[in-house]
Amino acid sequence: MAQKILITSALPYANGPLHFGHIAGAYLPGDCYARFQRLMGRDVLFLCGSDEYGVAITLSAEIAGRSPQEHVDLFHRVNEQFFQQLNFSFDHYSRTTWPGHVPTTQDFFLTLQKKGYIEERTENHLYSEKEERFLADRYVVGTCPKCGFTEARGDECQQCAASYEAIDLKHPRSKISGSPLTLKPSIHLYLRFDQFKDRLAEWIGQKPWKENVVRFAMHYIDDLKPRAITRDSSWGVPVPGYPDKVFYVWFDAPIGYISAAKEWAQKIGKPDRWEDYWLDQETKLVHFIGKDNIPFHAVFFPAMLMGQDLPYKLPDEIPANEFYLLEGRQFSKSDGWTIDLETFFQRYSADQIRYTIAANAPETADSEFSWKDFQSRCNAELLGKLGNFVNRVLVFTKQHCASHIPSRHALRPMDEEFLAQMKTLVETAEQNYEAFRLRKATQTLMELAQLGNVYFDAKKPWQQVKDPLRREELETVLSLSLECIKHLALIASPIIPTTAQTIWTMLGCVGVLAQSSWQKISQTSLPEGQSLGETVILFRKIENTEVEERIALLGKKMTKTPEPAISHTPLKPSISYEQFEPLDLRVAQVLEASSVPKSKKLLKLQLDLGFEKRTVVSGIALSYQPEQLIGRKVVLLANLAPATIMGIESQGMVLAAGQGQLLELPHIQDLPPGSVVS
Ligand code: B3M
Ligand code: ZN
Repeated sequence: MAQKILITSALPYANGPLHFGHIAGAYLPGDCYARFQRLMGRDVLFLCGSDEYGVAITLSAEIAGRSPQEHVDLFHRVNEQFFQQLNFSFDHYSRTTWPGHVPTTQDFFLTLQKKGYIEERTENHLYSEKEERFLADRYVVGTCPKCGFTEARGDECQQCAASYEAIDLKHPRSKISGSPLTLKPSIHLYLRFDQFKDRLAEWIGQKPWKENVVRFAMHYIDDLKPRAITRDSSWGVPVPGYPDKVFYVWFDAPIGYISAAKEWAQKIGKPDRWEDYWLDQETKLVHFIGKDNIPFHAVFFPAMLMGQDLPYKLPDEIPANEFYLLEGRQFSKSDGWTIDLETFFQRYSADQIRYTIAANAPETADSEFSWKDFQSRCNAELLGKLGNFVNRVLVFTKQHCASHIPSRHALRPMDEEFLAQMKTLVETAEQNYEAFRLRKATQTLMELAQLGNVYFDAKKPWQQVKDPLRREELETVLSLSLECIKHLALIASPIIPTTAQTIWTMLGCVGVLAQSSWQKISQTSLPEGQSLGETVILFRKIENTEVEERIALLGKKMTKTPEPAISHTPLKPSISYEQFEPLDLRVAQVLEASSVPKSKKLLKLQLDLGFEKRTVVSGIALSYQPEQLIGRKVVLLANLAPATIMGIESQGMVLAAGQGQLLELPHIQDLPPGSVVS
């Protein structure tokens, strides 16, 4: 039976749009690994989903003026789409507000409670007199007890990755109001992590994990204390028996990996299938995470699993990656230190960014995206080495071998050596993928492309073709070069799956490369006489001007923030036609448009109604520049009583569709000003 591998990527908070910085740590390495293991014929279940509870969410929702549910609905959708855009191959993308997550989390708790691992304690918690409430975790900022960072969050330090209780912070204050916090007693439930100390130490002691993971984990185990797993909030998984409390997000979030498997099993119509992965000791469990999540995956969640009755699988591998920066600084949307994804995906492909991140993944140290590096990876490597090699060999073969894969004849030492080197590189790529060395696997791909180029150049088939006596030699060179292209497609498949498939099809191979097998492809030669597919260009050149333009935009805040908004505003109560009929809606044409002094949102418009002119003040300045509007037709509520706005009399209201701050005017093309809209 095939080896089962359960792969998870950390569940991202549905709390804002993800960016490439996130992708480089827990996500792309996970996707490449899952794709590789599927090619190896393993029985892979690759899960991810949104982490939707916790005070980070309620805090941001509160700041954005949304309910927590609206907030997570929005970003769950946005982030799921982002993963689709990047061609991720999750078997399921779940979310912790999925109803099935509640009983799973509560069962975990009830078992821990039954076994004596939960205790009630009345302890001091941080209280804001000003806001009249207890504040926990990310509602609190203060000075990190470990490294002294003054802006540390209430649950973990973003500078040194320490994880602690909010009351351990020095000089705690409210994130919302900045008010100082005082201690006040409150009842909470604590999980006796201290009782797992010996079991954890013994278990981790046997793990050949990356040094940073073991070091971090051991550090926590040395000093394991009971930790509060409840919070005073209404947003979260309810705690059985404690009506006003919910579980701390780090209690329920990792259980989300299990409920995601349950949801997946229901989706495929085999509700018990999750057990085959989670409850079978033969399964290999791999958690891809960022380094800031090490304590939860290497210590706290394993302890929770050890405290269950069911024989849950403990993690076998925890590849934790470092951080990925943008041109030397952390990605920050609010500072404009970011990459506009809409423009990015209009210009570049998922494979280009996947390749760039993989080639420089933050495996052992922080690394960064830079536009120049992106350009050179795409131009010099993807296009210059891989794309060119594939193209020149295919075009040449088509021209001189009637679009068929030629026969292989007697091999010369150089051919033998080429074959041997290819074999070694394919094996190296396999070992690198298996050992979570994505950078090295990516490097191997380019080494193979380079090897192919060198071989092709050294053989000079363009000379051989002129001499009919060298026909067999020529055919052998092309046959081996096409083999090299096949190996390139194979090695490339986990990282740049679309490109790999295109190459596969160009070779005339039918079917889906990703559904084939590494062994089969690497060990079986391409069939002689197979006719080649249509040749297409794989990559276009990225010009200097493009990247210079993007670099110049860094640090500039966008005026038009395409803040993705809530999809459904609830419908208003119904009205009769008689109530609608008094509205006089007209087509009007913009004659002049100018900004209104001291206002960011307002524009002053001169409108032509055909039979008269009007001045109207409209709140569309964040979405339209005045000059874009001249000559444009709009819909005007023409019989709205005039109102004075910023000292200007506005004679009517221009209608626009809205999502958050983003507004869009309806499009009217042919009808003249004055036409009635009804
Ligand atoms: N949501 C933290 C993060 O996104 C957290 C991971 C949960 S994994 C169970 O960085
Ligand atoms: Zn710190």
